[in-house]
Amino acid sequence: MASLKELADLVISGDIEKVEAATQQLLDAGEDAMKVINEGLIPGINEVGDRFKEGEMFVPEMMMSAQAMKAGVELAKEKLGGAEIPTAGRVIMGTVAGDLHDIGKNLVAMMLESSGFNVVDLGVDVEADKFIAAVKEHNAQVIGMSALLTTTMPAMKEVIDELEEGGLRDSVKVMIGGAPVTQDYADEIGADGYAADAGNAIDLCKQLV
Ligand code: B1M
Repeated sequence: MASLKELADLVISGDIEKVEAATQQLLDAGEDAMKVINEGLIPGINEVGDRFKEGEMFVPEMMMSAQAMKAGVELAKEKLGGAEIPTAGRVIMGTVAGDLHDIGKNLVAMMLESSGFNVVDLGVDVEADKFIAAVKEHNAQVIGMSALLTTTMPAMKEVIDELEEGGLRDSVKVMIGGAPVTQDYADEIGADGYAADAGNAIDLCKQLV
């Protein structure tokens, strides 16, 4: 059976089939699905990020690794889901305009769903007006925005500004996250909360609703 370290290495190599097989083996052997994500898949993609930064990997390889990671997460997600849980609140989730990174956002959405939240996932590259329309349509209590690029972080503030302009700011809480995002940035743009990872996002969302 593959180890968690071997699973991380397979994510780095970008081999989708082998990542699926190793993830399934670990799950079948009774390994906790969150442990498979946190100690196998995520360390792998983080190493990919470091190698990309050092110029040792390039976009096509990073793309393969991301697809392999997603395939593994999908399998772990099947293991996590299933239980009928009462709705804890409705959350609109999305990656902000200009940003195509969705692995972390999907993880947060998946964890929220498995904690009982009703999540409306708008996907990636979501413009401010789409967030606002979804809040109105679904009568949501929380907007969750993800950004992975320093250049797309300002799009979070645009959503908050549009909420204010539309008179909606008091009726919905805003939580933000993503690798370059910080608590200071959340304070600066007037978000209601920031979470560093999916686990903290659940706790934060429970506090906000
Ligand atoms: Co991109 N990329 N990428 N990329 N990519 C980063 C982010 C980068 C840091 C890599 C690097 O230089 N080391 C860098 C950003 C630099 C910066 O702005 N500071 C970068 C760059 C530069 C780019 C491009 C510009 C590259 C290019 O084309 N020249 C390009 C931009 C495209 C675009 O978006 N317009 C690009 C493209 C891509 C791919 C498409 C190839 C692929 C994304 C595939 C996909 O997502 N479907 C990709 C990937 C995979 C990465 C890295 C390697 C991994 C990101 C990831 O999935 N991490 C990344 C380097 C890195 O972060 N190590 C990198 C794993 C994920 C679980 O973590 O998303 O942080 P994360 O989510 C965490 C927390 O942040 C938090 O919880 C999650 C789970 O614990 N969280 C939230 C996230 N959202 C939250 C929301 C919340 C709360 C918590 O509340 C709502």
